Amino acid sequence: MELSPLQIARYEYQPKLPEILKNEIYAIKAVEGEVTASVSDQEQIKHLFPNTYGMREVTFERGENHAEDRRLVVGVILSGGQAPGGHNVITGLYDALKKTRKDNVLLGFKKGPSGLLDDDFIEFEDDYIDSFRNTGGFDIIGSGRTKLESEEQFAQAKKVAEKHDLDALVIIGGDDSNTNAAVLAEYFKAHGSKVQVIGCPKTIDGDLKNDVIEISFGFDTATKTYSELIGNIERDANSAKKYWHFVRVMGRSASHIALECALETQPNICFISEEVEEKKMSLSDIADQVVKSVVKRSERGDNFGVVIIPEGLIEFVPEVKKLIGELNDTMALKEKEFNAITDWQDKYSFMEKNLSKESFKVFSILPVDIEKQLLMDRDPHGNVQVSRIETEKLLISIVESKLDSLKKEGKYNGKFSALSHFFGYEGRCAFPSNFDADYCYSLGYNAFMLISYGYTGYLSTITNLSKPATEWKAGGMPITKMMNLEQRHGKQKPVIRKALVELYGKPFRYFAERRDLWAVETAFKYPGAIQYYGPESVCDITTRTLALEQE
Ligand code: FBP
Repeated sequence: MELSPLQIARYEYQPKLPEILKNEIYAIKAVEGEVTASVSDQEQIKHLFPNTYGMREVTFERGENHAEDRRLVVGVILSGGQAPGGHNVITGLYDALKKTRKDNVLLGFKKGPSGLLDDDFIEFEDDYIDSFRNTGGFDIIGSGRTKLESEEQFAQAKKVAEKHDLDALVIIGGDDSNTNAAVLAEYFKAHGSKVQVIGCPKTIDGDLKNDVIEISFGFDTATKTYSELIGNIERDANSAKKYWHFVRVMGRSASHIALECALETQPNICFISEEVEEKKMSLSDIADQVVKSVVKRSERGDNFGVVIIPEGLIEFVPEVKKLIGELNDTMALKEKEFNAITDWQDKYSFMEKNLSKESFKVFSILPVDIEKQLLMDRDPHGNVQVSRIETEKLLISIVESKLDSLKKEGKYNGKFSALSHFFGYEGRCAFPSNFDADYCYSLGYNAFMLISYGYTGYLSTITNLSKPATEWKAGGMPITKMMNLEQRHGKQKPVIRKALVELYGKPFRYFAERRDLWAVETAFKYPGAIQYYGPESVCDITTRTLALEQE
């Protein structure tokens, strides 16, 4: 394979570790803190996780290491959507294992959790590991979205783990994948297996967080990549002065990515799904907000602009949310019947029969393309695949028709020419920023610490992240702390609660205080490309979201 000059240079980059993890491993001790409780539904979660509920938080400090000196065989899985930095979690884990004992072994199960069930694996060695250091992507072993939920799957996982004499399994994933990790940890413990399960918080969406998980990895690089592209579009718009650009960005239900990109680029409009839900905004209300800005800007002679749309927006419009809930339940409960229908008209009639009158009305007024996108396969966790719903196009068409009406009434006289974009996959495999390279390497290295101390059902945590890496702290948090019960596939299931944008939080407030000005004036900001070499003030800069949260 031919390598790019940047790839060659990045192999040499030495990720920064928190000061505590730079110590020899024999000089790091685990200190236990408070007993934890789940974020809600405590009694039910305790009942479902009798062996792994209520464990204590852990921090690593300088001191004598009392962990048993044993040879370790560890397995690792990359799970769910790609996020920049995943390779470094594995290199950090590998380096810690090999630094402690040369005969420690790291196995990588391929293509996500299914690799564990199929016993499809590789054993990592120096040369192979070195060729993935500080690079983007998950191609080191691949990823997948298989959900571990049936008794047979758990038994199979145990069988494969026992075959390899695994001491621990590290699952690198988002909320759904770490729910898998918690369930597996409980299963292994309940069945007398020695296998420990440790999770690492991954997802570009930034929705896997709480007081201890300050940010999931990948968010930093992905948002910097999208912000660069949006900034470039803004500059193009401001140069040509003839297009309105509607940019949908990934992020699933949460609007953290959209908000971060807005803070970085100061577009004319950015919607935050959580606010749309709170204010019970209809699709028409959302379009009105754009129309208002288009009209005002056109009065200034500015027939151009930029709108950022979080990909999950449509799910938060109350009437569409209800519709999606009913669609999910119908498609889960009548799965066979629905899957057997191939003709679009028959699918449409099936929905007419099964949805409530109210929801079917909402469904029926959507453009056919959006109706079809709403009926596409759910992901293995029962979620609508919002990345495939072209909300930006839907919004453009509603705005166009509203502007036409205003024109007829003589209330608007400008030009409206709209272009749509979707930025998602472009950012998920970028070369990790220095922040993600350092953070991920530390998460992997720290996962080893948790394993060596015998913990299971924990997430690897690195905190104090808005400070330089030397001041970062390392520890662990029981995964059950993040869990609650939610409706999935028509049933109540224990899952990690998604962290959505907090409307009283500093990042949103900062945006809300400035957006009226941005809607009318051209206040665009051009962040430019991620820098890997140069002054720390440019290369190691954290996200605006994290900086504001930790101000
Ligand atoms: P994870 O939650 O697994 O990290 O994935 C995030 C994400 O990139 C979302 O932003 C997006 O909606 C989804 O994955 C797309 O999924 P897929 O890769 O299956 O198309």
